[in-house]
Amino acid sequence: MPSNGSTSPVTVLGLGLMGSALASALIEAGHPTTVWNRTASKTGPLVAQGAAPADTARAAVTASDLVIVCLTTNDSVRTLLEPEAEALAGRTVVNLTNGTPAQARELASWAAAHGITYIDGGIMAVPQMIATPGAYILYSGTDETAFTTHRPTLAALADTKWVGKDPGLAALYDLSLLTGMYGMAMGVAQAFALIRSEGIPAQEFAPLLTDWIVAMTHGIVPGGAEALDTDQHLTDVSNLAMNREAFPNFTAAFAEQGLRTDLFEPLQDLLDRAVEQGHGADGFSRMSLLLRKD
Ligand code: FVH
Repeated sequence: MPSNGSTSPVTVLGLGLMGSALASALIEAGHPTTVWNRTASKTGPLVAQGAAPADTARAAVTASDLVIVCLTTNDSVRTLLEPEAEALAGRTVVNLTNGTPAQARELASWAAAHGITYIDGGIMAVPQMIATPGAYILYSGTDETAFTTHRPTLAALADTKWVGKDPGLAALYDLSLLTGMYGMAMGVAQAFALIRSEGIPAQEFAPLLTDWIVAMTHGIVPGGAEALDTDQHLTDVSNLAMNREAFPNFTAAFAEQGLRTDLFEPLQDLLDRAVEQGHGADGFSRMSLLLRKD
């Protein structure tokens, strides 16, 4: 039986930037922490902090009932764990590697077939945020009891958010949140490129941009969610027909200012399609429906 005490042993496989931050937080919280990394030299700072280094993945896996994995891709996770299936049987694997819902479900099926409890996770933090307020990790998996058992240990990493028994859900929430972030980051990149095209420093413009994005986020996110869930897309604020007519100004200005237009061009296509399909009076919430393949 795994111990659920605040100092239960834990193993961390993968000591890149994130894996090292995770292991460090566990050591800091007093957990006997066994670490393993493909490139052994990366264990150094953690061993200095108190971690036990394992020479092999097998030795690392057998040191703890809870095994946290954080590698580059789920392909590498599968490659690493497959030969250790027997040693992992009866233990809990928490996979914090970024991946898709389908990959998580596939790993969960593989684990179940070998008697391994599998919990998938999505880290909503950068390494520097681990074990600080504001960071959280999404978890999902068929065995909620295993999650509850290990929750006190996982809480040393970041706030824990259980999102359901479908193993793919943590990845779904993770990628959905990151989708919003990437859209915003790319918009910011284009905005900085535009303002700097006239020699205006990005730092001078940044406070305006921050306030604008925050205000628009408060307007677009909750309102859009309500419109989508109630299927009521008509708006008296900023409809798609108006946006479609205004949108060529963006690509035209980018071109005039010597910038590339290809990031925003697909958005014009989407607005054109929305209006051509009769949704000109609707707000941005309609776009989520137009992004579906069907
Ligand atoms: N860093 C971040 O800001 C983000 C925050 C949100 C979550 N992501 C995801 O976390 C996973 C790991 O990211 P990372 O930042 O730790 O990445 P690296 O520093 O590049 O370390 C990668 C580790 O993976 C090991 N590795 C790769 N392939 C294999 C393999 N075939 N077998 C065994 N280990 C492998 C690698 O080992 P080595 O190169 O040092 O020998 C590193 O330990 C990732 O999914 C992010 O999307 C991070």
